[in-house]
Amino acid sequence: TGAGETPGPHLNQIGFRPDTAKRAIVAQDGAPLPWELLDEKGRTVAQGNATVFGPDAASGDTVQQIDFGTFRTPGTYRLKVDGRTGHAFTIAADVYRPLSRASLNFFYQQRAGVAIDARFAGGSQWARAAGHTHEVVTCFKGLDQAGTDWPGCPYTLDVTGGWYDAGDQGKYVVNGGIALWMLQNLYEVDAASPPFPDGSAALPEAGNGINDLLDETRFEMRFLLAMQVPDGQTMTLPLGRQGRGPLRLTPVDAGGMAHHKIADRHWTTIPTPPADDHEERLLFPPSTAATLNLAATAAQCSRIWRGIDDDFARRCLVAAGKAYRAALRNPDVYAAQAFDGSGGYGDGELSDELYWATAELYAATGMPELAESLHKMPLHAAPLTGEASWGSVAALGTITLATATGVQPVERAAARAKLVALADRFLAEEARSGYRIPYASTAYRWGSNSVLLGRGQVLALAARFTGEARYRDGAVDAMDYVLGRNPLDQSYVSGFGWKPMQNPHHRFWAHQFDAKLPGPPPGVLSGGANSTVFPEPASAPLKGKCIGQRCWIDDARAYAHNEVAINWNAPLVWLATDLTRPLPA
Ligand code: 9MR
Repeated sequence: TGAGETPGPHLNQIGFRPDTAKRAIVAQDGAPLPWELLDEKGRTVAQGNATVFGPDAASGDTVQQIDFGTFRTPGTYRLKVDGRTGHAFTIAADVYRPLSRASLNFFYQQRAGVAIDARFAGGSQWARAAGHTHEVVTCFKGLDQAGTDWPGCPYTLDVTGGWYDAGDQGKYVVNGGIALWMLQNLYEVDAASPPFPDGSAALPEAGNGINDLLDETRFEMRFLLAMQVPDGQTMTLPLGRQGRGPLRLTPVDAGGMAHHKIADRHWTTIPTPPADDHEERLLFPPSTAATLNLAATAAQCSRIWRGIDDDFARRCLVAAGKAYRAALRNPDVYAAQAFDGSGGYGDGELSDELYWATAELYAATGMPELAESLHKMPLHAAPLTGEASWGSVAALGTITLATATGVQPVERAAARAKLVALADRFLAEEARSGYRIPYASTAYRWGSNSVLLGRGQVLALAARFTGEARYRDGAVDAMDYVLGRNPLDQSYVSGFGWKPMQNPHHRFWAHQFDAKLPGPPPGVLSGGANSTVFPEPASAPLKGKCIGQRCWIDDARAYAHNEVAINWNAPLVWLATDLTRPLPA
């Protein structure tokens, strides 16, 4: 069954809210085990018998499922199962507040172009000099790995700022988009009483009269806006899809498109703190996917900033409109093939990006023409096939249709029904999962923790739409997995739990390589189990030897298993913050 951890009890290592599900898992076969919940004085306050399930394909374990959800008294407790007593955990109403705050702070610490200040970073060990402070750059010229010869662009853009993507210091519009959308959505779904009011987060902008979540999102939005091709630029771009006939290098009106990414020419070594990165930085060709990511997030931006900063809202709406029209003019500019020095984020299917951007612009403007376009799209009528990821964004458009004000009631009801149907599918998967999580597959892909949290978001929304506790409990189950209810007894979030992730793949939080550098600050999420690819020597020994949830290693070299990324931390912020709020009525 792979690296054998203790049999448990495995549970959410930060504990539980009084009013949601409380589950634990012990990996042991045989008859159902009796369990006891002990208070601080060692007195039994609840007891029962586990339910045996298994063997579970995703972990290889036969498990004893323990459910003590009806116990609701705040306090500190331990579970005792079959004579073994587990770690102490809490039951408290505000158990998610520190995680909500810390996971948002990750974005501050990923900021490019500015120094990271000890006062906002949680300590002097995380302070660092600014990296890439004057990012006025021109385009890559030359051959990509598929042999397409790109002549570049005749201008420079000032793209200083934004968030570094991950453990590398690339800044990608595809991926910046989903991460930014997630945080903007967290504001929009509760626009009446938004989380992170001014002064509540550790940020240089705190106290400026603007909600702190919006201060953080604006930092990335400005970067995405800066990645837009200036008006009237004719540019030679490779049209068509790689692997489906030859690409056509064609001059097009590229004004309004977005460059796919700005990144190093060559991969920098790890560690390389941002200020020490002296690699050449380049803009990579515009892509239709990046352009639609810009259109979608800028339209969303225009909605939430209206009435707060009207000029910024207008600037976003103008950029969104230009990007949208540019994408319609140039619908088949796919991301250039992998270069050395940065990730690809290449996507061969863009109908979901178009649906997403159309939904965002419709919600921003109410234009009947946009509603009409939306209704013509097969994705509009189709059920959702899954949670969102950077390359598969239909759920984002549907969530906006389900939650933004300004969407017609009929449209909103249909979008909500689609999300609730998807949440039902996730709950059905949970019933087939040994560790009781809303994901039953045995395939754990790169960044699998974000799959769980993305599903948690859909479940949490279903709870809001229906008021049904089982959806909220499903969201908690997703969070429980990420915070320790898994066969490795691993909290995948740094600084949270008794066994937190400690050695992320990151060029600055790299104490594994250099004792003078810090480890991760609290609130940073590992990509998590990856049973599909093992590209480097540190994870290679797992290949063929691990099962699903066990394919993970806390090693900074293992970039396909233990990197951190903005699109993974964003749903952590969303869900942790949702779980600080009262249960939906
Ligand atoms: O999250 C991305 C994952 O879905 C892909 O399979 C993988 C390989 O292309 O790339 C991941 O994204 C990485 C990006 O390319 C570069 N920055 C770090 C990202 C997280 O590992």
